[in-house]
Parts: sequence; structure tokens; C-alpha cells
Amino acid sequence: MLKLCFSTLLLCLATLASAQTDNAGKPISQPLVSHIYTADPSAHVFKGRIFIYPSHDIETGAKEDDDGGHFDMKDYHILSMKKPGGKVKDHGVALDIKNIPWAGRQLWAPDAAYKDGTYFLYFPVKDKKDVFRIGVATSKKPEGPFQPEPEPIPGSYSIDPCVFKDTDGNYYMYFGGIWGGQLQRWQNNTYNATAKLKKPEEVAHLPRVARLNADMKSFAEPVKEVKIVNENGNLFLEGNNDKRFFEAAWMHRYNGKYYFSYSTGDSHNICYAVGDNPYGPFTYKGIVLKPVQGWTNHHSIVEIKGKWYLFYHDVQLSGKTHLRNIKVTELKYNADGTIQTIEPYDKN
Ligand code: FUB
Repeated sequence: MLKLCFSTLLLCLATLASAQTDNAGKPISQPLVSHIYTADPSAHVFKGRIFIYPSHDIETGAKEDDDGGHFDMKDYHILSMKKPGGKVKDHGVALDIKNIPWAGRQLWAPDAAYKDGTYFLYFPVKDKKDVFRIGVATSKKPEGPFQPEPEPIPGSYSIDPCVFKDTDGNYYMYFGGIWGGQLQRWQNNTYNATAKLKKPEEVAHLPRVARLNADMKSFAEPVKEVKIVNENGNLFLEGNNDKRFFEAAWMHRYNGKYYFSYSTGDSHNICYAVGDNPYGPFTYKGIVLKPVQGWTNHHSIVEIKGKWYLFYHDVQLSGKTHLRNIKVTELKYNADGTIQTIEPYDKN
């Protein structure tokens, strides 16, 4: 009965919110699920099925602030479907914050990987000192439940892990996010709680990368910065906030090139930059996804049966920035390998 009331409430909110979205144009795609709020979708094809590893947004009444205090998530639900547009299955709680021994608060955007019969779920969460670290949990099934390791990955910090498998069998983790994601507090892999954000004329903070060890639970090398440069080979300044990195790293390969995509945060774009190897440098190429409704923009890019798809989110169901819903749409390349920019709302 309660469940029915909640669904009805969500439906009413959806109608209300779509009335709002009409002002900005008609959404090009619809929420994949509406019985829970979901965000930050990391999609993978495992065992011939699409598995989505999203954040699970909830209302806890936590105060909204510039550090994302209102993103107060406590568990993960894994979703899956046979094909884009197919029926979406919610596999229930895959990992609960109360079962992560070192966790304090805020389970943010996760990712997953598969190796040798084991599925790995990578997740950022604040530790008991309120410092974001990245943890790993394992399962024999892509949908979990996942068993967390007793400690975070040694040397890990900040948020938004993306684990990429290269064609040579090496796995790399990309991560980082400024403002509430705390990346600005880390210089030379050392923590400084009082470090400030960069000034507009300073070189912007850079995302991070580290190759994973064979155990998939530790870094094989010191964490390195990922250079994103303009067409002249220069790093972006903090003032270039429509192009510089903010959060939501994703890596994919297309035609032998490495595509590093990310959110620009306070200017709300998903941008991409292309390089010749997993470490970069990556040269800025353009916008993958224009701003969506809601403050955050976060995505993944995946090939499914020869076509490419962008998984992303907006706030169509709730109209509230911390109660998001995931979506999917097709992504297309031009003949020169550039990505066709996606407008999330049809203005016509
Ligand atoms: O979902 C919490 C945070 O919001 C993510 O970690 C960021 O990428 C942003 O989407």
C-alpha cells in the first residue's frame, strides 16, 4: 500500500516536473526507472546484459551547500536491462553504507569492473574523519550483493572512480572531483585540509589516474595527474570553467584513441578530450552533452552491439537537484572521430 502511494506520488511529481521541462524543451529521453531516484550512471555490458551502477539519491533532509552536503546517499541499487529501451530490472540493495566498516557518510558515484570471475564495485565515500576515499567491494555476480574490503584502497582519495580496461588487459582508475569532492585538498598525493580552490588565473586542478594491480584492489603505481590541454597543448586555467575538469571522469576507446570525458561542474557541460594512451595528455575536442536540468551533469559512454550510448541523468522526476533520474540516449561520432554534441532537450 505504502509502495503504491509512493509510486503515485512519483508519478504526480513526474508530471509536474515534465511541465517544468517543457519550458526548456521536451526531454530527448525518459527516466529509466521512477520507483527510486538514481544518478551518475556507470554502464557496462556483462554477460551480454547491460548493467548500470548508479548513485541512489534519497531525501534525508541534509542541508544543501556548495560541498554537496545534500547528496547524502546510503546504498547502491544495481539496475540491468537486455537492451536500451528494454525493461529495467532493479536488483535491490547491492551495498549498504552500514556494512562498510570505514565509511562515514555520502556514498557517491560508483563504477564497476570484471576480472577472472569476480565483479568489482568501486565507490567513493567519506571516511569517519569526513575525508573522501575510494573503496572496493566484490561479488561473483554483476548485480551483487557486494562485500566491501575492510579499508579503502591505499593511496586513494576524492570521488568519482571510473575503471577502464585497456585492450592489453591493464586496468586504470581515473578519479577526482573539486569543491565537495575535495580534490583541491590533495597536492602531490598529500592531504591538506585547508587548501583552497585555484584562482581563475591559475592552472586548473587535474583529474587523477593510477593503474590497478592484478588484485584490482590496490594501485600499481603512484597516482598521477591527467593532463587535459587545449589545441595549443596548454593546460586549462581555472577561469576556463566551461572546459576545465570538475568531476565525473569517464574513459572509453574508439578507433584506437582514448576518449577522456568529464563534467565541467559549475558550467554544467560534459566535455571530452582525446589522447593516444591511457595516461594522456588529452586534447580538448568539445562538448558531449549540454547542461541538463539540475546542477550536476554526470555520464558514461558504452558500446552496445555496435552502437554507442550515453547514459546520463537529469531531474525530470523531482525538479530537485539532489533527486535525480538516469537516462540513456544514442551517441554518434563524425567521420573524423569527433562526437556529435547532444542537446538533452528538444527546443523545436
Ligand atoms: O552524486 C554525487 C555527486 O554528484 C557525484 O559524485 C558527482 O559526480 C555529481 O554527480
